Amino acid sequence: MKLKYLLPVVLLALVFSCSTDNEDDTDPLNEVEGLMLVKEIVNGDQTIELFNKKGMFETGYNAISIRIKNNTDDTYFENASITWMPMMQMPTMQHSCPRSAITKALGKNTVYEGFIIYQMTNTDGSGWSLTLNYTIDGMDYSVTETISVMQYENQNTASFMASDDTRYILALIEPKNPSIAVNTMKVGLFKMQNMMTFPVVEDYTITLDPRMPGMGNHSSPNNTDLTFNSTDNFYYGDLSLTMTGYWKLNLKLMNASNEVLKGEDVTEENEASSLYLELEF
Ligand SMILES: [Cu+2]
Repeated sequence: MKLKYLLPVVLLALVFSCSTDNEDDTDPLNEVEGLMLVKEIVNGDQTIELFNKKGMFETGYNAISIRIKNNTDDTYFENASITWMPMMQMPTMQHSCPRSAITKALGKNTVYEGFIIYQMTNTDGSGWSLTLNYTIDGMDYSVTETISVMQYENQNTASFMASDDTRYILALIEPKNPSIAVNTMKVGLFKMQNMMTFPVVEDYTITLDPRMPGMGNHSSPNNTDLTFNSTDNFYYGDLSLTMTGYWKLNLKLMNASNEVLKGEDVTEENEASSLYLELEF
């Protein structure tokens, strides 16, 4: 094809792709495409919508997307500021869990996002509530609602007392879709400062020794320990998975002075660390 014929085709394609992009930006329904509604919380003239990939809350790391609907005209607010407080009611006390701040989702007009790490739940999914405090156009609102948190099938989070008399919460975030390869492993590490406050723990090291207990407890080559990344406050390492099946990710938590706070080496005599996460694919 000669250039003079090709040029109009290219221009047409450009115009077409631009107009499609614009539609995506202005249609609020498309902003949660690929996500499933977990919960709708009606609070007078607003409805708060909570979304994630699976349509349910589970123990461990939950990435959550939020929209606030104006019930009077079915539009979505674009200028809200939102905070949250998850709370678990236990028989003798209540406590919260590690969670992020809530920020506007990148490139979205109506969607806000953050994460919550539920470190435990009751077997029937009961026990948790979620309080949302939000401000729209200078007006403050608050609503508290019961939520269900189901037990995830594997141990994707660990809540443990360490040798420094501190309780830590460790949560597996990635790999979400493990493959037979060297996978990027991402975890969150938090300290339980009190029942309500769970700051990020910085500059520790988490050693990694993945094993297949069902196959002679064999390991895999080319794993690396997890180190702190100060740009997003998570820990990253390389997780090598040489076959599909059940893997026990044996870990040791080391503080900034390289003292072991929790966990043991896997040896002939000791088949697993007391600190571990699980993965099956
Ligand atoms: Cu609890």
